[in-house]
Amino acid sequence: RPRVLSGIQPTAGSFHLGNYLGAVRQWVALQEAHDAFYCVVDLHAITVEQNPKELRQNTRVSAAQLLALGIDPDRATLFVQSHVPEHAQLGWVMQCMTGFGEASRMTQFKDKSARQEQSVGVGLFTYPILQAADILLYQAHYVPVGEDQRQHLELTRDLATRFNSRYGKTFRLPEAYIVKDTAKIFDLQDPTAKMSKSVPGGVVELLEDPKRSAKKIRSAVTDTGREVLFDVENKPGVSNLLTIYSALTGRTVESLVTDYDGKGYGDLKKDLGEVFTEWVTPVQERVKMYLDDVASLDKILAGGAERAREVASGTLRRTYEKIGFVLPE
Ligand code: AQP
Repeated sequence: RPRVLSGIQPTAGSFHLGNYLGAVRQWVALQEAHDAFYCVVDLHAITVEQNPKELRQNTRVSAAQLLALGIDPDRATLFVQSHVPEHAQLGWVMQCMTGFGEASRMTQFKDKSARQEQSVGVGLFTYPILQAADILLYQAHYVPVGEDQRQHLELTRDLATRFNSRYGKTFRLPEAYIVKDTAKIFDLQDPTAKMSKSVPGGVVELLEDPKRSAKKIRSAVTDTGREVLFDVENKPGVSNLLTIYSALTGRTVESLVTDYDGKGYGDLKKDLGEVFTEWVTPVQERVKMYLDDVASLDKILAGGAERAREVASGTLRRTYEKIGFVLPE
C-alpha cells in the first residue's frame, strides 16, 4: 500500500476550517487504501514561543480533534512528533544538506517572520527542513497538504534528490497530494487571503461555539452584485462560501448555484451557518469524549509512536550508515 505522511501543528487549540478542508479531510479519505502516518507536530510548534501548559493541552486537543474528525488509530498511525526522536535527528542531517540561500527563499518564513512581533528564532527559519525530515523518514509516496505547503514539499524533494545523489539511493521522492477544490480556503473577512489562525478575523474554528461560527459566516465579506455564482475572480467571497458549502455537504457547486438562483447572499450565508453547525456539533461532542479520558487518548498516541518508530528508526539508521557515522551496536 502506498505510504502517506502528514502533520498538523498543535498551536491554537482548535483547528480551523482551512486545516480541515485543505488537509485533514484528505487524511481521513486516504487512510482507507494507504499506509497512513499522521502526526501532531509539537516540535514545529515551538518555533514560536509556547506556554508549556498550553502546549501540552493543545497537543492532546489536536489529537482528539483528529480522532473526532475520523482518523482511525486502527487504520492510520497517529502520533506526536516529539515521541519519535528520529524527527529531530534526521532534521539535523537535512539542515546540513540545505543551502542558506535555499532556505531563505521559503515564502512562509518570510510571511511569518514579518508578522512576528517578538524576535524571530532560527527554528522558524529551519522549519521546512524539519518538515522535510518528517516526510523522508517514512519514505512517503504522498503528502496530503493545502496549497500553502507546495513550496516546502519541493524543498523536501530537492533535499532527497541531493542526498540520494551524494550517498546513493536512500529516500523516496514524495509527491504533494493537493485536492484542487479545497486546496485553499480563504478568510471570511478577506477572501483574497488564506484562512489562517495567525490572522484572526475571518477564521472559523472547529471548537468555538457554533453560534459564533454561524455569525462569522453570516457576516462574511461578499461581493458586489447579488447573484450567487461561482466566479473566483469577480466573486471571491461567494465562491469561497460555495466551496465550503460543497465540501461539507458533498453537493456539487453547480447544484448549489442552481438552488440559489433567485435567492441572495443572505440566504446562502444563513444556510451555510446551519450546515456548518450541524456538521461540527457531533465533532465537538466526540472531541469532548476523547478529552474526558486522557489516559486512553495518551495510550492511543503511545501505540502510534511505537509503530512510527519502527519505520523511522530504520530510515535513520540507513541514513547514518550512508553518511559514514559509526553505528552503535
Ligand atoms: N486556508 C487553508 N486552506 C487549505 N488548507 C490549509 N491549511 C492551512 N490553512 C489552510 C493546511 O492545514 C494543514 C495544517 O497546517 P499547519 O499545521 O501548518 O497549520 P498552519 O499552516 O500553521 O495553519 P495556519 O492557520 O495556516 O497558520 P499559519 O498562519 O501560522 O500558517 C496544512 O496541510 C496546510 O496546508
